[in-house]
Amino acid sequence: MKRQHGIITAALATIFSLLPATSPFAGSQDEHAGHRAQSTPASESSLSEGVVRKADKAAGKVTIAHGPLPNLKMPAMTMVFRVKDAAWLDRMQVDSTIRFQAESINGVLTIVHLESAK
Ligand SMILES: [Cu+2]
Repeated sequence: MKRQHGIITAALATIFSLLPATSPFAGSQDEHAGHRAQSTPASESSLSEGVVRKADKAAGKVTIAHGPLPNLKMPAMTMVFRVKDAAWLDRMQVDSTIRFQAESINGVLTIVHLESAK
């Protein structure tokens, strides 16, 4: 059992060392406390809502009726986005509501973060 405990402890240490600074566990590392205020993790408020109108898997594109996109200074409209990961298109059923973040990558508006609305 001692040996097993040692392995688990080592595994936990590895996991904790891999945790991002935004993790609540990072608070126990006092030497990093001063940096926390500077990190701005993508919070839920940075996501925009939209309704999937059409998903084109072959083209890796999706048509979304989206709400305002503050980071792109874009009002609500219906438009086509590229998706960073084509596998996301499987999660984009027509008429479903999604929460996403879009960025302009080389001038192409691309969905870089996706979650289901519920
Ligand atoms: Cu738009």
